[in-house]
Amino acid sequence: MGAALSQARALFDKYFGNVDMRVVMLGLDAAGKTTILYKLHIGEVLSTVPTLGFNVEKVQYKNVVFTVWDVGGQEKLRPLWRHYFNNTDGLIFVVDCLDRERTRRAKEEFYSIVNDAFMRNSAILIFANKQDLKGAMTTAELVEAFDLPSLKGRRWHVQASCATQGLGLYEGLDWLSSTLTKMRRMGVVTSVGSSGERHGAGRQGRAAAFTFT
Ligand code: G3D
Ligand code: MG
Repeated sequence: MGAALSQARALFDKYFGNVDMRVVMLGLDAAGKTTILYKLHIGEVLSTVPTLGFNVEKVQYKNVVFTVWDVGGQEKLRPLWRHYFNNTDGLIFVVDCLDRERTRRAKEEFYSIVNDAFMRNSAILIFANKQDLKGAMTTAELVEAFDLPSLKGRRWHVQASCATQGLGLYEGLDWLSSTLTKMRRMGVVTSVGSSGERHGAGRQGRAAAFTFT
């Protein structure tokens, strides 16, 4: 592992790993999710094709469980996703920034996910992926295309990434883990239980931080 990577890994270890967290990584097919999961080298990727009818990948790193699947195009499967949304602290949404034809589609999926009752307190990390490709949307373009400033009362961060080269990944996770840690310290309960009720009194509306790089 290179010096920069092991430094990033140390940061990641500092925040993640000591507390139980559930992170869900979503995006349209071919956005780069599986590549990200493998590039992080955080554990063995378990791929399951359950009776649910969609492929779910899972990695457990210390106390953090990452669950990954493709969204889009399968309306009838959508209700099944909620099984995985349950108790999610962090959402990672991956966008193929070269795939401008499907930006609107990605945006629609993004909003249906972040507006889900189970996701309403989750911190949101967006990877603006495939930045190595000429013509890829910049992070600023993505913020505008997704109309992110309209996302009131939520914590979100857009991180430029190139999953194939492993660029930007730890930086993004560093934001996510430090944000979740801060939110917990402030008494914001990031995960929503299976009843759909928030546990405890959240204050995320007052503490919203909007960032993009
Ligand atoms: P998914 O799991 O979201 O469906 P994958 O996406 O991780 O399978 O990636 C889909 C394709 O995009 C793969 O190419 C992968 O190598 C490529 N890809 C992922 N991230 C990047 C990136 O940052 N830059 C570039 N140039 N390509 C990327 P293949 O050819 O294997 O289908
Ligand atoms: Mg995949």
